[in-house]
Amino acid sequence: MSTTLSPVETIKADSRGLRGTLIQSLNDAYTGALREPDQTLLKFHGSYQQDDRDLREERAEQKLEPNYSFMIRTRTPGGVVTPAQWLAFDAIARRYGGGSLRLTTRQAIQLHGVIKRELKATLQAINQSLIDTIAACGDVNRNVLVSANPIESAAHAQVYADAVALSEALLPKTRAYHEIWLDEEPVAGTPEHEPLYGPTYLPRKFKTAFVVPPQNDVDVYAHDLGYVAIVEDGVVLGYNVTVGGGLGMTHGDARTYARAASVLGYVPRGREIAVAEAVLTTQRDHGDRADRRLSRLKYTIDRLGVDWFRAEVERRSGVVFEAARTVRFTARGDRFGWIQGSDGHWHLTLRLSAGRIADRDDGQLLSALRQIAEVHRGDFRITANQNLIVAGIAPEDRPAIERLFLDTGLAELLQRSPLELNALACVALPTCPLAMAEAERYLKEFSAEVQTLLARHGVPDEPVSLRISGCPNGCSRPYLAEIALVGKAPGRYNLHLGGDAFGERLNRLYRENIDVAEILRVLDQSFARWLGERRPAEAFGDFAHRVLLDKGTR
Ligand code: SRM
Ligand code: SF4
Repeated sequence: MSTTLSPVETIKADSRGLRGTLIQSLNDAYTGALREPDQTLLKFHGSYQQDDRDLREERAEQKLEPNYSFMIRTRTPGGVVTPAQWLAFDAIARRYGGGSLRLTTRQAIQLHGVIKRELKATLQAINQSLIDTIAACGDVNRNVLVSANPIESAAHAQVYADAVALSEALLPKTRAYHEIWLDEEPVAGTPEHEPLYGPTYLPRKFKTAFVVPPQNDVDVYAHDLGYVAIVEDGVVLGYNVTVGGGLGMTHGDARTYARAASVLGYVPRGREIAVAEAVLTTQRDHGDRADRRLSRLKYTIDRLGVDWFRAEVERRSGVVFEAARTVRFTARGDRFGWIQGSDGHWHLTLRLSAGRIADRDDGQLLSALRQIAEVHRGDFRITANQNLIVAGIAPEDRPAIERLFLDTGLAELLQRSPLELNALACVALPTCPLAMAEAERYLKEFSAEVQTLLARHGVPDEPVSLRISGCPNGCSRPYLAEIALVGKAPGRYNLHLGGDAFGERLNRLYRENIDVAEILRVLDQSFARWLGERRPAEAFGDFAHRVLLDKGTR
């Protein structure tokens, strides 16, 4: 491990509790950008500087600076948002965010295209809705995921409460956010003590998820820290704790890889925060701070060993892990349409392709959801699959919501095959600076083409999971899908096959750097073999894992 610190470590160390020169950067009217170190610090406040990549060349030709703008991401544990908050975001999107909202794979809302001089006003408006963006990005514990529909049963409600408490406990202590964006009186002298994080925070981002089996809708094994609820008779007894999941990798750098989390063991309910603090501080003290490509917890664990890590967490937390309890996942996707909860209330899960909500020619989604928010008395739940649940609808309120669901076209979005309903794509172009190929803008077309192939092979209703990421960072969690496209260059992808249906097995590279026509040809042939040679009810991913990958990987 190199001892030369990455430049980001110096920026954090010199930042006076994440303040840097953000205020000066914001006040500089000569550019739409922030100073470079402030771009790094801004992430800890829940925002990224970006530029419109569709316009880059044209702007450069005109000798203009790139069309800078900002993405803002919320901290919404479990993706829970009240109707009032939804209406506030609707108004914020229309005023500052180009009329678009984006639901993410981590149950957050993102705004894109906010310009620098309106960044503060946008963050203030978000705060007025009683949602914040603190630690939504950056080298800290980020938005905590929770299996969706937590009010469907008493156990879900307990798990949601535990997740919210954990999210609060792991927040940084600095008041920088309140000073810079909310005009709180500046703290004089040395910045606040960060008992958990220390002055340089974590070596890298840190992600936590809570899951309620049998539904693995958060892909718990993709997270740095996971809690698998052990429920008996509607009561949460405790959690199996998982560590070291992570998906990001870099093309051509064999030191980087996707990793499914390891199980540390079981702890009774009430010990989650002690365990989280110990996991987090162990990573704080032992993670690689030289090479950010190798600084996620998964590499720390592989370097030091799972047994060492477990012992260290036990030593720091005083918690002794018991043997992990037996857990069985039997599903992963969202449960679309109407479902009645154990308390008699209804939940309506809507399909929002790649989580994008805007009023466009192919659907007035932003306005449709506003109409629902105006009458809804329960809450909204963003799922980790970029969809939205209108949750907690009292039986007497169902007819009004159902009418809107039918009249505004939202119902039509559910008239899709299982493959299309469950397919995911990351944002990619035009806002993501790291995108190598299209993802969100290509999802509908590509999933329809794969669906056509399934139909041609006579299995239109097979729920094959399909995910597209515009680069190997894996924001749509592609490495846990049965079929995944990972962007390599415009129109070219790596094709991965062989994940299982419940998010427990990583897929593998099957074909490298091929164009879309070739991908469809390969899938066509693979489907033919699957249907000719499959074991009874064998899923495509399982067949690919058993047969195709052993024989045809390159
Ligand atoms: Fe991600 C970076 C979007 C979930 C792995 N991710 C980015 C950035 C911020 C690009 C950047 O660094 O400048 C993307 C912004 C695009 C845009 O224009 O909005 C971006 N990531 C997203 C979202 C919006 C994808 C989506 O379509 O929903 C998700 C927002 C989550 C949230 O609300 O917090 C998102 N990102 C994920 C996930 C999935 C998850 O966490 O469940 C992963 C894989 C899991 C993991 O972390 O291992 C993921 N994003 C990354 C990585 C690779 C990290 C690594 O360990 O190597 C990067 C790049 C980086 O950190 O250097 C990245
Ligand atoms: Fe951007 Fe890559 Fe993440 Fe897609 S996977 S949003 S292209 S960083």
